[in-house]
Amino acid sequence: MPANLPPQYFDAEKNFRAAKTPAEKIAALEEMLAIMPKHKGTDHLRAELRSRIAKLTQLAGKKSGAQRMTMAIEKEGAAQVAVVGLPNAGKSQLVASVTNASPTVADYPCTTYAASPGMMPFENIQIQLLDTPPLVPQMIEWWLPPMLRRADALLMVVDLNDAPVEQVASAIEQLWQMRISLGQNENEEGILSRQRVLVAGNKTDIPGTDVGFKSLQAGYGAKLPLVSISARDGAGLEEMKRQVFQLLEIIRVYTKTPGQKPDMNDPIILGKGSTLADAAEAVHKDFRAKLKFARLWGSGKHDGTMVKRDHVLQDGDIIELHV
Ligand SMILES: Nc1nc2c(ncn2[C@@H]2O[C@H](COP(=O)(O)OP(=O)(O)OP(=O)(O)O)[C@@H](O)[C@H]2O)c(=O)[nH]1
Ligand SMILES: [Mg+2]
Repeated sequence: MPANLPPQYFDAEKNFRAAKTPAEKIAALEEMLAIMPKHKGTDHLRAELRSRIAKLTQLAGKKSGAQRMTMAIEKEGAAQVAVVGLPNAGKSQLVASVTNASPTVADYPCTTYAASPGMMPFENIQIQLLDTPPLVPQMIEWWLPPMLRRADALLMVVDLNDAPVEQVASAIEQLWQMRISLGQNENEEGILSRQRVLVAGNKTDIPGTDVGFKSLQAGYGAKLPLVSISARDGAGLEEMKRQVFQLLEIIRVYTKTPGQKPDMNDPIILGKGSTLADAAEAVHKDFRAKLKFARLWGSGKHDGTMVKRDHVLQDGDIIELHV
């Protein structure tokens, strides 16, 4: 068993053991696969999971492409953010506007019934967005709750033209049913995941929606981060991307070798508060132990200052590892 499997992996494994139908088993295995860190130490286990999925898929009969799309989606890029909200809020339009994907957008409710990914560029990184079905009980299939619990954050889209405060309340309630907390309730017993969320009030191109945004600020402004956007005409989308990045609490750290310039297009992504030792491990699993010191550019230090393993890194730092 490779070391350092995150706790969610063992939750997914429990789900696998509890699963009754092949479809449920496949979903649990795909979740395990998606959670598992990708490095040499997990190669073998990942191959094994893939072959079990392949066998179960045969057993379950031929799966159509659409059905396969509803299973867990592997994380790509710096982070995975699930776009959620009520029918017709503009989730698919938003994913179509800010990513390379083109999910179906339509004026009737419940257009989206499967989840699909798209990559959203932000400065020098890519953030994966997942378009998802609307948060109404009849559309919530068994695979959606684990997908939302496992995402790094949620982006909740609400239609500012259609009782936005009630939409947020209703979406929070549906998430609560999935045992996802946004930190709004005192008693969190039974909660499986505490998610961060950004609320995007959409359709500001429609006259009068400023009233809807003000009501949202009055109702939720003190509790949740809010941004106003028009997914259709692009207003507010750059600000929204910046807020998504902030929500994720990630930092970008660049590595360089002595005498050379760092590659500023290929940062290591780490959680806020990560240390030099964490960065070294992200470069190579042996480097945490082997690391002697690093030289650092950034963090308000003099260029090239020597720092030790417990030094807390900041977004934009450049490090030269000495092992
Ligand atoms: N005016 C305006 N209309 C928008 C905007 N974004 C989406 N819409 C419209 O709202 C309707 C629903 O958009 P979708 O993106 O399909 O909404 P959805 O949230 O994905 O809906 P479901 O998949 O049914 O949950 C469509 O008619 C869109 O054209 C916007 O920024 N401004
Ligand atoms: Mg949709």
